[in-house]
Amino acid sequence: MNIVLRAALCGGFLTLLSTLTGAGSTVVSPPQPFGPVPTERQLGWHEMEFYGFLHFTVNTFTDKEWGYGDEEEKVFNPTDFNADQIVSVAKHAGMKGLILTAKHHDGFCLWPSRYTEHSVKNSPWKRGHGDVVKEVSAACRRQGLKFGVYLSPWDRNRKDYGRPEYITYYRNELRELLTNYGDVFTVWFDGANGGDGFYGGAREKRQIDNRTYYDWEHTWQIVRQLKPVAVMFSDAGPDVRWVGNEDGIAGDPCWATLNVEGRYPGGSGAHLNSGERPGTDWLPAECDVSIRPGWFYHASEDGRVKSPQKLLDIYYKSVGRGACLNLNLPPDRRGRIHEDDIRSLTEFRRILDATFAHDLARGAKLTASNTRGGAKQFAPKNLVDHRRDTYWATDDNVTTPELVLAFRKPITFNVVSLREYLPLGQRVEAFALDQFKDGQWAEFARGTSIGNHRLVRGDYVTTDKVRLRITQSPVCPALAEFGLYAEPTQPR
Ligand code: FUL
Repeated sequence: MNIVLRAALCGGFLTLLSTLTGAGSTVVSPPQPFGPVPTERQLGWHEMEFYGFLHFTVNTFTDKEWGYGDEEEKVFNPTDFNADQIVSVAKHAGMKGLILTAKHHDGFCLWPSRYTEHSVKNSPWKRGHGDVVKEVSAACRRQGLKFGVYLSPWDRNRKDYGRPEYITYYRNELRELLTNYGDVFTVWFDGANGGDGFYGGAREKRQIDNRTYYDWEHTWQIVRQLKPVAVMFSDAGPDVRWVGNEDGIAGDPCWATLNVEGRYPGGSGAHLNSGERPGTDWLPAECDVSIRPGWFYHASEDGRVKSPQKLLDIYYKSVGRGACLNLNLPPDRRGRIHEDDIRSLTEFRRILDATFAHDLARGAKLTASNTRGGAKQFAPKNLVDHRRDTYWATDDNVTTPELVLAFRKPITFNVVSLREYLPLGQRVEAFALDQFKDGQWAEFARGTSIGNHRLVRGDYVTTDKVRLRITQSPVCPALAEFGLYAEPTQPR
């Protein structure tokens, strides 16, 4: 084959074009990555977008949110535990995984750990032969959901909490969880380190320095070694950061980058909600929130399950701002997800499915002000193929391009969906959306960060032409998706 290499000088940047004359096609080099980029494991996590938490332990039976650590094992006794029911509710809600509180702050282990007597093995449930971690992880595998664990660093039951011996105990537990229960997609490290507790009968207040006590670097190595694909969550990563609130709401903007130096699990601050730009590390946000006021099940909160509309609002302000949503579903005293929660989730899912069933942008004629090297590989049609591995990119010197979608007949939509091609980093800093109205362009929305996903939800717009303007970007944009959707107007 006769290959001709051509170097084109565009606004001071070099775009290398290699023309395959035999095949008649053109290969254009992709843009250089900008800033920090996600790891493979982070990319896999970004794709999940929506998963759930299961808060379940002695608190479910004592009606508490934080157990003191002196709860007797016998209080843990679900009457009709059914992991498949729990997982199936999550699956039908659209969740891609579930994270179980294998141990909460009270120290009670939902699996029969060989390192403590304070676990299901001394409860009446299944006469001490039960294993919630085993049942939930197996049900997740059966139903195609990923499984993750929450292992509270703070342990109000342990006599040795606060001393170096406890760190050994904590790591032993972690090893057990990561060895005996199959694949794990995430390990969730909580930042709460309260103070007072039972501590083996001491019943006192214990303070630790959360910058040094846990020696996180070494604990993280255990996870990397045993589950290399698992992402680790904490207030400071190393893979996923807390969003800074428990309302499920990401900042606007919500950058996927952060300056991690000097930050540690247990810290907080506004930087968590918005991310930082420029930032030294790719450390995207997870939004955690409970479907009820509390994290654990309380019968008194049966009437206070979040409504489908509230859940949708959370979805658009978490997933729709480039974060992942971790929605907590607390199993009740039976060991099942309560009917009230199911009702709300079902309607929430129905509306989301109806909204995203039909992408109106697919019927459009797409015209871009610039396409990188004029190549098909970077053409705007990549925006509507529903693939995250193809993208529209411009020449290096074109940082504020426009894209016009023209329709044969007017369309009506109220949701715009945008994605960047993440392997090249977070590039776009601002964009605007216009509709063609009364013979001219009129702006109907503008935004800042895009990242993994940006959902712009607003009033219904009816038009036969839509325009996307990238208004600020330090480098040429690389966008993987542009979608237009209409939420159903009539609630059922
Ligand atoms: C917090 C904990 O103190 C809550 O009980 C809950 O587990 C929540 C997800 O994280 O830090």
